[in-house]
Amino acid sequence: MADFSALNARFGLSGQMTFREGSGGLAVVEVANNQGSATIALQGAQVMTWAPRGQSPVIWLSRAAKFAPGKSIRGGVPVCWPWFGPHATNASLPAHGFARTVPWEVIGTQTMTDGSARIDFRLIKSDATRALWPHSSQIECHVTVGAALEIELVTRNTDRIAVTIGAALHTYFEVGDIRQVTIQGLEGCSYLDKMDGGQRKQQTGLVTIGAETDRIYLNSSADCLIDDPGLTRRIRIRKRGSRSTVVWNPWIEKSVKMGDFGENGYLNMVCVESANAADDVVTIAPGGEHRLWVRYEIEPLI
Ligand code: TA6
Repeated sequence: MADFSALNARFGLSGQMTFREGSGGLAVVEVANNQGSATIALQGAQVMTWAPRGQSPVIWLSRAAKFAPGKSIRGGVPVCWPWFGPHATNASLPAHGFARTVPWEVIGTQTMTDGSARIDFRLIKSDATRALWPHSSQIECHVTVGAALEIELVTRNTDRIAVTIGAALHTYFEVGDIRQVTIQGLEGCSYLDKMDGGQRKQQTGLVTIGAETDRIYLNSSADCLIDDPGLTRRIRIRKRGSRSTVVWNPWIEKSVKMGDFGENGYLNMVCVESANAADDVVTIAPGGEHRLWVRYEIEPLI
């Protein structure tokens, strides 16, 4: 159990950043300032909610999400690391790596000059994580909450040999009705269609979703724009250090099978994940580092 009084004494920012016990006994930090608000679980350094001031939530969290130590939380921004999807050689290992289900520690907090608030986390290594990842790497997650949401994953290779990492910020965005949503920014990109045996295809025009959709777009570095007539807004996704973009919606059957999407939850979410997966995994030289950065903002729907 976290020592909340010690956390608040050392890292709390009065009036805008408070640590407390959340659902399932998970330690969370509440961020609220005059620009926006967010809730972040220390497990997985996982942003669970974010809303700019005066806006409805931009990050989707399932009403049926389960909260328990070691269990992935359905929604928010799960950190997939040090691999994306199933492990390349050992199917018994957890999908999307282990970063999202292990404890992270807070290593710093600060109020930024623009009034947003930043909190830095570092994954706590253990015998369990070393058993899954016997490399000497370190990962930090820096989250800045304001009228925009910024997240940066910093992987440092402190080993004497190169290391190859797959990663993603597996972000669930809230939308009014997925059937009306279009996604710009992936036109012309090739993608692996996981609904069609991983076939390599090419995107023509805007991405729309009318069935279970699970695609890894490769060599995709442009901003993505989620146009959402249901909530009459556009979500702009900027990224650096990510060459893959994953688009996922489980649709009806899969979301029911998963059991933590809630009644028709699939209608109000779309995952647009800034990642390095498949052909785009990243090799980091000894002593080197890799940064995967995103910035999310709301814009008017033009
Ligand atoms: O990013 C899409 C995906 O890889 C889907 O295939 C689906 O498995 C989704 O991630 C959710 O995975 P999770 O392990 O969080 O249930």
